[in-house]
Amino acid sequence: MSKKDVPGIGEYGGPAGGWGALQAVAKALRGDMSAARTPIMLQVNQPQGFDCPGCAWPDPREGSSFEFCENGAKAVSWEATHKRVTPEFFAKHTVSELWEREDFYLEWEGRLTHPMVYDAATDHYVPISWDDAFRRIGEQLRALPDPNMAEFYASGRASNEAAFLYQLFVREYGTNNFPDCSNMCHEATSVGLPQSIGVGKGTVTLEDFDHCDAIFSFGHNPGTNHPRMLATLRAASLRGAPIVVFNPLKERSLERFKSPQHALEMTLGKAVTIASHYYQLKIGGDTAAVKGMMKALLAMDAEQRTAGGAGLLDDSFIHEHTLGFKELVADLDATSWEEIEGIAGLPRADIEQAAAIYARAERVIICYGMGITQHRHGTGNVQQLANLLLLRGNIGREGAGICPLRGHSNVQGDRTVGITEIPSQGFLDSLERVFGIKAPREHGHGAVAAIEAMHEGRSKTLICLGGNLPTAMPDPQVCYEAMRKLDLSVHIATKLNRSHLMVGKHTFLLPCLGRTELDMQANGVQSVTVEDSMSMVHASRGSLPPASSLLKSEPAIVAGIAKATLPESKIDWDGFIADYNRIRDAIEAVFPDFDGYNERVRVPRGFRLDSPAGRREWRTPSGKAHFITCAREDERPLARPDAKDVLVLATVRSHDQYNTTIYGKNDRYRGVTGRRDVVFVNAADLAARGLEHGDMVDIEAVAAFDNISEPRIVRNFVAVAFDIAPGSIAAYYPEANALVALANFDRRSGTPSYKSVPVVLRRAQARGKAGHVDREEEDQAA
Ligand SMILES: Nc1nc2c(c(=O)[nH]1)N[C@H]1C(S)=C(S)[C@@H](COP(=O)(O)OP(=O)(O)OC[C@H]3O[C@@H](n4cnc5c(=O)[nH]c(N)nc54)[C@H](O)[C@@H]3O)O[C@H]1N2
Ligand SMILES: Nc1nc2c(c(=O)[nH]1)N[C@H]1C(S)=C(S)[C@@H](COP(=O)(O)OP(=O)(O)OC[C@H]3O[C@@H](n4cnc5c(=O)[nH]c(N)nc54)[C@H](O)[C@@H]3O)O[C@H]1N2
Ligand SMILES: [Mo]
Repeated sequence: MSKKDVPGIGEYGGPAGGWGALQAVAKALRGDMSAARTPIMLQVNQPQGFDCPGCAWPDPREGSSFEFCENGAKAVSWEATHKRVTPEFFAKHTVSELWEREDFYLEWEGRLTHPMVYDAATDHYVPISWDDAFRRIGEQLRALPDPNMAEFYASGRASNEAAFLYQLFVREYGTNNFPDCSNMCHEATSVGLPQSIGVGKGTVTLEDFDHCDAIFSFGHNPGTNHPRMLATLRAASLRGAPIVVFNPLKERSLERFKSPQHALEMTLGKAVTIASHYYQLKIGGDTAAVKGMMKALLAMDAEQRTAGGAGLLDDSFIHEHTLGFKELVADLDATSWEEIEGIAGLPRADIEQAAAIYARAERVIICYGMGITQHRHGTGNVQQLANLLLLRGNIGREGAGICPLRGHSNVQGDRTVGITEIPSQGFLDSLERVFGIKAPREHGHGAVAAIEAMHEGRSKTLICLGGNLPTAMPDPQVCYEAMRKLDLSVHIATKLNRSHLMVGKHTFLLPCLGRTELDMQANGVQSVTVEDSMSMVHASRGSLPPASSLLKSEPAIVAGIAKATLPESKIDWDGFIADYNRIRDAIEAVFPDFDGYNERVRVPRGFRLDSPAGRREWRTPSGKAHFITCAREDERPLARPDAKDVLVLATVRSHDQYNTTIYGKNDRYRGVTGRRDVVFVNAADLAARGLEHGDMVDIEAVAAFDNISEPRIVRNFVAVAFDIAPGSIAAYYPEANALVALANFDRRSGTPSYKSVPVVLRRAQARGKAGHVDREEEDQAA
């Protein structure tokens, strides 16, 4: 098909990585970091350096001195920028004026330098001293009639030390209201895997990838979101291990990769094939596809046994280690191939082929990301992946296991040290024993419940340890209103973002140190620690001079608020801040897994937290791993799958963003330059609607859920014909968040269904400010 010429839309012919990635690194460093700071990149993910604030992919034991990637370079340079958002900046711009800017231009202004408070009379943020800020925040928190009327958000960049102090303060204050970015991310993993295998984390190590015979990848886009993973996939591919991908979109980095760290590949121009098999299933079709694989596996197993073979299932593992096998088989028998093919959008032959690859491989790793978790059946999806692995004993041995790709660089660690709205009683007992406090016992609010409570006026206060909660959540209308109803909101942040502009009665902006910066306290320079996707805990120490002499570390800000709120506190806050070793000792006292924390974290690359499932110890109530079937109505992405003309929309990340932080408007691997107002659609779906590539369209969410009445429309997007499964479309997060309903989430985990939004496409009603292309971006890319 010859495509008509659309500004900013082209095709990307090359592999992932390659010279394009090196150019982008150079651009990131040149554009935003002063030249003097560039050597900071040599400290990224190094034993004596700092942890990259990008993704949570682990560092190899024998790392090179370039243990960062294109997107890590963007994350570091974004934080290490020389630009500053000062009191003068705020004096120049009212909050209403800043509100009109795009997200990109808010963060682009640079690092926050002073504590600020909002002044409603003038609509400006004005400077305030730290002492006054803490005092006023403390007064407000103390004045609440019930601690459960306050919400304490955390985004996953906070270190273990900051997160531990935060939860300690909040529990001493008296609530378990911990909405957290995990609630929008891997909550389906945190809920699903404990029921299946007794632990809510992955079971593999980076070394397991050297020993596996096949890798199955479901719903993640590593070239953009975990670029260092491509080196691991490349090595597996070169060893001849099949890499089997299930993804509705053809993602370039999963097709082929040219490693910037391998001179020959770069100069000879040869890329390495990543996916040996690429199955473009329908959005939300994973449960069906995996059930199909299991069904095919059972059939092959039976055939083999009839022929006198030993079969393909691991009988002794199933017998000794699991429960629920019979129920699983019954569920698979009751599921027809027509049903599976219909929901997955894949022919039976493809699913059988994938099952055969799975059966042939002695050791298998399954990796997955947001394409699995962010659905109304996210927990069910995760559990089907666990079922598939358990059938052949692929958990708890070398070269095999489950690998959820975590998001934020310390999102897993924050959970480990107590950021959760549903704490276990044992953990609360420990907190009480170690600190002599009285910990609240009732469950608190996750992210959806917190927004609802704020919107209904049941919660009056929101403290944010980083992040951009109302912009990251579904349903901006409701979230923005909820923010504006607050009596008190406090943002601990490095950069200005949209949530800071949704002011309540009293709003404070508290600037903190970032990962790259030197953290000097009474007893000297401090390190913090973080946990990656594979449960490795290691130290991180910044070295750049802070962006402003007024910045405080996150632990110090938490301690400042705590002291002002709880004058009778039983905790030695100043002692903790003087020396973070004491925080780590306290973590160790509460969590036995951190035994020897301060010594073990000094070893280069740190230590691995225990993974009971990785040793085949199942911490479920029965002491066994469980095959868990999925309720029939939970197999599909939509509650009303048969509505006419409905397409299923997934909201995804571009190559130039970090969640709500937009670094630029290009999405190189998908051929987009200088714009983000695009929707990727299968050519046949366009034709069926009388639309063409490049047409302006409106996207309207349909009422496939009972409690949705208001129309949700985003207007004037450009339709891009793309290699995506029929019936599935994709647009960028957060631009498309207005289409996602707060009521559309996984009932079991609360994860919003960001990846399965029922919508219809129409030719745009109004031409208007449509189709803005940022020419500068386009020029730079050319
Ligand atoms: N540079 C950069 N790095 C990041 C981030 C970032 O924004 N920028 N974000 C961080 C965070 S918090 C997270 S959680 C991770 C996110 O990393 P990913 O999990 O890779 O996140 P997404 O971009 O949302 O992409 C999900 C992928 O799922 C596919 N998909 C969509 N729907 C389905 C489906 O129904 N089934 C299947 N099988 N696939 C589907 C999409 O096509 C896309 O390729 O990355 C982290 N790292
Ligand atoms: N439609 C749609 N929505 C989604 C998703 C999706 O796929 N689709 N993904 C969801 C996912 S997986 C996640 S994790 C959430 C992310 O939600 P959040 O974690 O809340 O959002 P971020 O965009 O990562 O937060 C960016 C802000 O963090 C602050 N910041 C950066 N570094 C630091 C630091 O070191 N310390 C402090 N204190 N602040 C810092 C800066 O002010 C920056 O503006 O979004 C979710 N929302
Ligand atoms: Mo995430």
